[in-house]
Parts: sequence; structure tokens; C-alpha cells
Amino acid sequence: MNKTQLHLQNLHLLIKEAGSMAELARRCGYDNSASLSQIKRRLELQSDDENGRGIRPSLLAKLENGMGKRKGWMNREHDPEAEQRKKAEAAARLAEGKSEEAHMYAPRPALDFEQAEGRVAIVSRNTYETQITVAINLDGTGQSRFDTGVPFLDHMLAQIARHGMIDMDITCKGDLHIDDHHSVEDIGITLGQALKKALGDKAGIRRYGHAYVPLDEALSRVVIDLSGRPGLVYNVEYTRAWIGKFDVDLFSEFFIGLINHSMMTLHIDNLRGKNAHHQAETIFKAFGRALRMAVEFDDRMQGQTPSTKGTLTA
Ligand SMILES: [Mn+2]
Repeated sequence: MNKTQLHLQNLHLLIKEAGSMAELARRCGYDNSASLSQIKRRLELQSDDENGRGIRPSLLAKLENGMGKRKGWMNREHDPEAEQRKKAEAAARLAEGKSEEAHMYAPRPALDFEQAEGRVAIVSRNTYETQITVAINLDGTGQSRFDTGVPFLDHMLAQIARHGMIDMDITCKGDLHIDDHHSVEDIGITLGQALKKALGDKAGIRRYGHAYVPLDEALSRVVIDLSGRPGLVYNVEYTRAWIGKFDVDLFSEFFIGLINHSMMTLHIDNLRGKNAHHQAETIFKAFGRALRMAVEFDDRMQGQTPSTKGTLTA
């Protein structure tokens, strides 16, 4: 197919999509369709000319803009039926992921949460980038199982479980061939969703939690308010950019995802530390400890909501 034929074919597609030549002209900023008709006629006459220049670039841009096509659309061949089919398939896959049937292909928790006593939540989140299932029990014993494909993150999540006395089961199938970014961020998001769900109306809990945790030369402080508002103050200067194969920038992505979906206020300060592994580990241990304190029931609260507003979820 030569250039003139390609442009003519795409012009036909645009006319069909717009509904008529007149409508196409209107959308592309013409007062009437006469000049477009002339161009179409010229293309038809020149369609066998191998040296034909087709439609000039300024008009191509006008057509692409007017019909919401990407730059260069007019210079590529299109199969509208195949594109439509692909779109429908993608929409169906996305709808499936959002539905209650998500667990049909989202990973299932290996630990038994269905029968567990306590504040349990199981959340699956599916996108093209990651498929994640998080199961937690805030009233657990600290047992955990992780299969995220990011070993150092598993090591850190285990600190939250162990020191937060929270049972956790997290599975992630992510696009690790790109890098760890989407997996780490989306695990933060999904864990945040699970925390919010497990906390429910927060009646009778302590709400605030804090902890200092040292590890050899490193020391971190984490302060939590299960306020119902997202907020993160993150003061951490890692001494290295990488811990093994793990990019330390991703820790802040994890916590941003977490606070935005759990709706907590979170202050993280690494007060000192020379070894980046130690810095990270003190942060996650302190987070676990602080979270344990914040989610625990306070007997003296006697089931009241710890807020003079009367709610922590509105
Ligand atoms: Mn360690």
C-alpha cells in the first residue's frame, strides 16, 4: 500500500467513526466539508501514484487532533475490528479483576484466615501490573507467609508481622521484568486497604502508637495516628541507594501507598544509622511495634471511639 492509499483508507475510517464527512469536518475545525471532499477526491485520483505525497502533514495533524488520535495515527495501518476486539477483551479482563470473582485468579492465602478469630481482612487487587492478595489478622500471633518476588521486601514485611503481632499472608505476581517498583507500591496500597477493612469503625482501639527500635548503630522512631486521614512525614537518609538488589527509594513508595489507603497519619524518622540494611530494618520493626500499639483494644475505652468527634472514619 502506498502513502496515498494509506491516507485514503484512514480517511475512510475517520469518516465512518465520525458518522459522516460533514461531522468529521466539523470536529476537525472546518466550517463545511467541501475542502475535505476535495482532498478525498484527489487521493482517489492519485491512489495508484507510487510517488504520491498523500495528505500534507498539517492536515494530518488536524485530522488526528480532531478525532482524538495519537500523533502518527494517519501514517499507520489500522484494523478497526481487531482493535475493537482487543479493547473489549481488555475491558472484560479489568471488569473480572474488579469483581468479587477476583479470587478466581488472584492468589489465595496459604494460611487459614477464613476460620481465624479476630479482626481479619482479605483483599485482592488486580491490575495489568500486579495481582496481589493480602490477608491479615490484627489479633494474630505474628505468623506470616510472603511470596512477593521481592525478597528484601518479604524480610521487611516479616518484621511488621512479628513485631506487630499481626498474622500476614501476602502474595504478589508483579511485572518484575520491568523492576520492583509496581510490586512494592501496590503491596503498600493493598496492605493499606486490608488494614482499613480490618480496623472497621475503630471503636475501642488505642488509635495512637509509637515505637523506638534500635539495631546495633541504627535507631528509628515511628509514630502512628489511625486518624482516618492520610499523612506521611518521612525523614530517612539512606547511606546507600541499594540494599543488595533492592532500591531504597521504593520504601517511601510503599509507605505512601499504605497511608493513602489505610488512612493513617505516619511519622517515620531514622534518627541514626550507618548500615542501610539496619536503617530499613529499624523502620519496619518500629512500624510493626507502633502499629501493634495503635490497633490494640484499650479496655478503659470500653468500646468507645477514641475521638471527641465521635468518628475516625468519616
Ligand atoms: Mn535483616
